[in-house]
Amino acid sequence: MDDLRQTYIDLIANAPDEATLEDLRLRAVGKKGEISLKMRELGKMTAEERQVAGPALNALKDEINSALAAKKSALENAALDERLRSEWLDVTLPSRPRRAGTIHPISQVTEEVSAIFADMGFAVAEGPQIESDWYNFDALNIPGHHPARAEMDTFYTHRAEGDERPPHVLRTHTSPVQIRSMQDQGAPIRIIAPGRVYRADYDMTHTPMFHQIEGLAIDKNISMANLKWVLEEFVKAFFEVDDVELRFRASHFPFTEPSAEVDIRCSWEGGTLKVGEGDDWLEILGSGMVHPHVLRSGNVDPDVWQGFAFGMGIDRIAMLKYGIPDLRAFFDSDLRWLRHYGFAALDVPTLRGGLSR
Ligand code: 2NL
Repeated sequence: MDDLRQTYIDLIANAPDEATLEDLRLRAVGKKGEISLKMRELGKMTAEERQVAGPALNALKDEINSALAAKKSALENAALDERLRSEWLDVTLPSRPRRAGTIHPISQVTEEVSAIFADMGFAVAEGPQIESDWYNFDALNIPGHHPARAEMDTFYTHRAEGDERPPHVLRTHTSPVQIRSMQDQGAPIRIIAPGRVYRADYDMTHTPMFHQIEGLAIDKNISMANLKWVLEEFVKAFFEVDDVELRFRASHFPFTEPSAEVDIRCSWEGGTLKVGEGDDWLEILGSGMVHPHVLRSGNVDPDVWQGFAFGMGIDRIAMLKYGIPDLRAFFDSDLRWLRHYGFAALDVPTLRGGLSR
């Protein structure tokens, strides 16, 4: 029995892996293992022999079982140590420059605009891109015969044969988000709604999907003066200049009254845009005081509340700020273009850290 003990204790101590250890377990204490066979021989012994050999075999079995368990956990620890040694990854290393992705200029500009308006107390609101015609048109005081509603400009979804309900639309502006926000939050409210919008239009200066950002501020005493200040602050921060001059031109939108289009003074000397100087004017957004019908659509009482709204094209102001000549390149997914016009992933725009660095 001493030989048996010594053989297995040595074999277990030298087992190189868990498979070998399992082999040894079967050979020693398995059903047909050596110790089990010896235990079967107990029946052939005299009672006195059995009284000595029985407990001794049991003790040997226990001893081998604990040696197996101890070696098993030592092998597991060693395997874990080896994995920890070989599978480490230094997450502080910079990414490989050739493979690093970039932030798309539209995402960058959306973040920049959001940071500027967040600083003035506007929250970012989002909503569905597929809308009912009520949220996209009726709620915004756009009548059934309005040209914006004409088949050619709007993408309509299909209804099943015989389903008489009006089809849904791909939203043609982000205004429905603001209607939903008024309904959900009530007044006062200060939000911006950036996102994708869709119009059936494709040429040099139009893509069927593009990006818009709209703003809405409703309170008891909001006026055009507040609108003018907010937009001035926005333009200065966005174009990163100390001074700008804005020009409000009377205009018309169904959802605002009065309405104004806003131009900024600029120069195009040498083919590059300079904001705040020169003799040219650049139209950058539309705005106005929210029409009472539209407030009512949002369940906001126009006898108590009033406010301003504005909307601008993100793609367009991105092209202006970053000198991107061709709108359609935004949506080509050309990696060389993205490397040229894209932004480093970790340069998150903030007012304090610099919008575009
Ligand atoms: C433009 C003009 C504009 C709005 C959008 C708006 C939204 C609500 C109520 C009232 Cl919920 N108005 N949005 C107002 C004026 C102009 O966009 O030229 N966009 C590119």
